[in-house]
Amino acid sequence: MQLTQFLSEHDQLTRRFFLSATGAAAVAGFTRNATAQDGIPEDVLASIEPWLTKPDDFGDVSRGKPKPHSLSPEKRAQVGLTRETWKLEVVSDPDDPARIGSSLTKATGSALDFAGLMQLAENKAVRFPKIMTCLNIGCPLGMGIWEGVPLREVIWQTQPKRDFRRIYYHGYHNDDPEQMFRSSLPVGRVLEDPFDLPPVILCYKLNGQWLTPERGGPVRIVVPEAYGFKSIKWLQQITLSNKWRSNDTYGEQNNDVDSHLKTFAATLTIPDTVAAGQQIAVTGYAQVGISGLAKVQVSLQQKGEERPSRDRHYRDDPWQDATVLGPPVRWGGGLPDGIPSATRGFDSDGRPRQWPLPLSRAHWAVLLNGVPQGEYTFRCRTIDAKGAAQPLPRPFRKSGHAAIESKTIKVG
Ligand SMILES: Nc1nc2c(c(=O)[nH]1)N[C@H]1C(S)=C(S)[C@@H](COP(=O)(O)O)O[C@H]1N2
Ligand SMILES: [Mo]
Repeated sequence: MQLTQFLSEHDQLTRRFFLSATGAAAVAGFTRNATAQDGIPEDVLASIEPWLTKPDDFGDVSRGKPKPHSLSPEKRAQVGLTRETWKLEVVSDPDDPARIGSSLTKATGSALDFAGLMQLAENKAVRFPKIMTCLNIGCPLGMGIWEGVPLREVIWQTQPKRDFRRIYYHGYHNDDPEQMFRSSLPVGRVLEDPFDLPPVILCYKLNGQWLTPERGGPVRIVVPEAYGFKSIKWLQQITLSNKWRSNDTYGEQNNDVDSHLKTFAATLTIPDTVAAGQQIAVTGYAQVGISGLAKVQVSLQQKGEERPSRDRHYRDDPWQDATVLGPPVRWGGGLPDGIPSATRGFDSDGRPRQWPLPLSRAHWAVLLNGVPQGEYTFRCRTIDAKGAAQPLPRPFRKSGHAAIESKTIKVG
């Protein structure tokens, strides 16, 4: 089939799908997708968390004594953590300098302030959906639409020339070097966007609202494809260096600091006891990592009846496909005006161009019928768009969570 033909048919399918979404299924937060297994009850669909997270509902793992967002408004103004007082310095590394034409410093009055950032935003602002996940925690902290100016716009203001390999950055840390939380990126990742990724941004809005102190406001870094530790909050200092190694604070605890978001599934609602003969409805989410998402699968096995050849990745489980739900009818997240205009992955009417969207999340549901009395182990896993079943392709804990979740269900 020709590509143009495929695309036009796909577009028609999408339109039809969305037209039907405004009908009966719109009662629930989620529509069913075109290949849906039928019969997932509306109340089960309606119980699923919103696709976007309200900024105040994000999980918070920030460090600091006190945490910078807990400072009084006066103190925050004093240390440059309000939009009125924020300043970003961009300097060359004194130990291993990148050759640049000029630095942005407070001393010379050339540091970037919020008005300067907004001036750049007029022509350069980008918005993209991204799930924020801590490498060390299984469950994502929240899902947002992040808005900012590509970091490279500010780097270019320093007129870099040569000997430039890495960008180090950190935020406000109570002026105590012990509390500094640092991260870094290779220069190439910042100056261009490999594999169609969104740019690394100086982020000032989340879900259409100014970034709150708790989410790292007034300005934080957001790295689309990375775990949370790369997205430094309360950003104040950027150092351009000829060093090539990471100095990430997260590297100090054996974490894989070059790890991209993994694809994995987990449950949201699952009964622990069910009457025999009753339908078992299970819902969950899948993080759509760098390798995409093709499927979510579930398995149910009576305890003690597992197959003898079973390996530790449960490849021999009786896996069956769950339904990956289509786009939600309501996005959640406290968006003041719906999906912000020109958000990556969405068309001009605020409809997603593909589903699931990369580096975000999707929800799933499954109905299990006719399960006899007994005690069962329920598992769920993803198959990524490259065909790798969770926990592969990278089963290493310190590269981010991807273990297969197991739950017990009693049918009696
Ligand atoms: N300055 C600073 N930035 C930080 C942190 C921190 O402690 N200090 N924590 C990081 C970690 S480990 C994660 S997982 C994310 C969490 O982002 P969130 O609080 O917006 O959910 O922020 C990152 N940015
Ligand atoms: Mo984290």
